[in-house]
Order: sequence, then structure tokens, then C-alpha cells
Amino acid sequence: MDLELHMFQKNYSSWSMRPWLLLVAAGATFREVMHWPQEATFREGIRAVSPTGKVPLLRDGNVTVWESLAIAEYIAELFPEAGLWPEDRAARAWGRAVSAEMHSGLADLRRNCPMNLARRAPLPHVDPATRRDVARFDAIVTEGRARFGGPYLSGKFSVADAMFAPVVTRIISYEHDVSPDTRAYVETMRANPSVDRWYREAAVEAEGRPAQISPVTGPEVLRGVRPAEQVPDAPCWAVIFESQLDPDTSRPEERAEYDALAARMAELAQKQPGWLGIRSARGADGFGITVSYWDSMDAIAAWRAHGQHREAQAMGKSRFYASYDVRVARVERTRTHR
Ligand SMILES: N[C@@H](CCC(=O)N[C@@H](CS)C(=O)NCC(=O)O)C(=O)O
Repeated sequence: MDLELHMFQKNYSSWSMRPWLLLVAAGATFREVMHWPQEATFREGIRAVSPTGKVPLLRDGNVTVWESLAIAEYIAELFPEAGLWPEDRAARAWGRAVSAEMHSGLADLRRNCPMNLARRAPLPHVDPATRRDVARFDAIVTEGRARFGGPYLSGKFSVADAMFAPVVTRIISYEHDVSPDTRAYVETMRANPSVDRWYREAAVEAEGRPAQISPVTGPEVLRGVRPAEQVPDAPCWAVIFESQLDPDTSRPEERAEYDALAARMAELAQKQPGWLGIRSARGADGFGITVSYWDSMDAIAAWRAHGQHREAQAMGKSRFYASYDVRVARVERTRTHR
């Protein structure tokens, strides 16, 4: 499977959030392709892949799907075992109806309260149209939970919840008044592991360091561990690779080639004896840090000498990197806070 989700930054992109949550909830392996508004190639980068010039957009090999609701349906079909729609036909029909309503409606709430996960402040004045949208959301939540038993809209987490997730973030960010039942739903959603992961990754961007936490996400490629859990316990060895991409590498085709090479190397590295984990982040300015963890110096030396890795190193030097530094360090102690 070769899934690629094109998206904007997590703090602001409400439409991108929906399919991303579904992919993560389904345990899918996929590549996030971020389009950063700060980058000069931003517009042409999106236009190159999207017929509408908008994100999200999902690519699955030669299949391209745009429009978040269509992407959600595609993901639900791709991962039937994830049960992203309820089994009960009436619950499914209701979930589809409210999802479509969300996709085409609640325009005043969307316009007047743009998604901004970092915000925590009410509007100075909430106009009647926005109030009506909040009241409609309240009514949907109350009806769904009463009819299908909660804690989510139609029982367990489904496409409908992903569609409403950005509304949930607006209730939190703008401190809108909602009923106790809707408040409970908002809390359930905020605590949902996929939603929480989105918030955590958005917080890294909100600090002004737009970073792609690991260019490849997903359980297979990263050996079943999420980025936050990839750092192994001490003692172990770390290879710290700091690199500055060449300005040419920011051209979309060149960057796609580089990303594919980096993903192949991450995949190959994890199959080597002594491999323990990897964490990687790259900013919009092309500066990145990748730390790979190993159980011995011998394992690091063997990986350095690996044939395909040597070819990749040569290509990195001649084409992709303006500069890089490698440091090998022994990890003596680790401490963790989540
Ligand atoms: N109806 C589309 C809406 C997509 C959308 O508006 N995406 C925003 C980002 S959250 C976008 O790409 N905006 C760029 C633009 O309008 O130029 C969907 O459901 O996917």
C-alpha cells in the first residue's frame, strides 16, 4: 500500500484533520505530504497534485481522491476491519447525513471561528448565525448519543466523528457554551488517541517550528511505534544526523525523490541488526535532524557500510544536501514526559 495524504499545517487545517484522523484510527501506514504556506512553491505544489488546488488530497498509487468526505469514504472502504462506519444501517444513514450536513454547512461557525488549536479565548461577541450553528451541533450530538448510545456520535468512533472533529476544536478554542451532554462529547473527542496525537503534533508547529514529525508515519514502517514512543531506553547509541537540504531539493519533483529515498532508507535501517528506532523532523527552511538509535557501535558501523546506504549517502552528497553533520553519541539516561 502506498498512501500519501497531502495536507496543510495541523494547527489550522480543519479539512486536513478529518481524513488524517481516519487514517490514524485505522492504523494505516501513510506518508504526510505537508504544503507549507510559508514556502514559495506552496501554490504550485498543491496545483501539481490537486484538481481544485485544495487539500486534503489522498493518493493511493495511481488513484487520487480529493474532497474530505470522498476521502473518508475511500478510507472506510480500504480498511473495513477498522469499522469506520457503524454496522447498523440506520446509524450509518444518520452518520452519513450529519457528515454531509457538516461538509456543506455550519458555514458561519467555520467562517467566524477559524480553526486554531493554539487559541483559548471566547469571541468578544458571538453573532446569532454562529450561535445557530453551535446550537445545531449541540442538537446533532444530543440526538446521536441518545439514539445510538454514545460515547461518540453513532456509538463508537466513526467517519461522522472525524467530520465533526474540527467543530469540537472550535468549541474548545472559542469556549462556546454547549449542553452538558455535548461538553461530555467534546471531552471524549479531545481524549481520543488520534485527536490527541493531532493536537500534540500541531503544538510543535504552533511554537513556530513547522516540522514534519517523521516523514513516514505508520506502524509498519516505524516498527509499530508512534513517533512519541520511538526513543528506546538507555543505554544505547544514537546517530545524530543534522542536514540542510540544497535549495534545489525544495522543487516538488526533486523533493519527492528525496522523500522517497529517505523513506526507503528508514525502512531499510529498521531491518538491520541492532536497530532500535528513529525520530526525524524537518523545518520549512529545509533544515532537519534525524536521530537513529542502535544497540552497539558495531551495528552503527555495519549500517554505515551497507551497500544501499552507501549509494544513498553518495546521492545525498551530490544532489540533495547543501551540508550535513553526523555525531555519534552514547545515550546514558532517558527521561520522559507526555
Ligand atoms: N471541500 C473541500 C474543502 C477543502 C479546503 O477548503 N481546504 C483548504 C485547506 S483547510 C484549502 O486547501 N485552501 C486553499 C485555498 O482555498 O486556496 C474538502 O472537503 O476537502
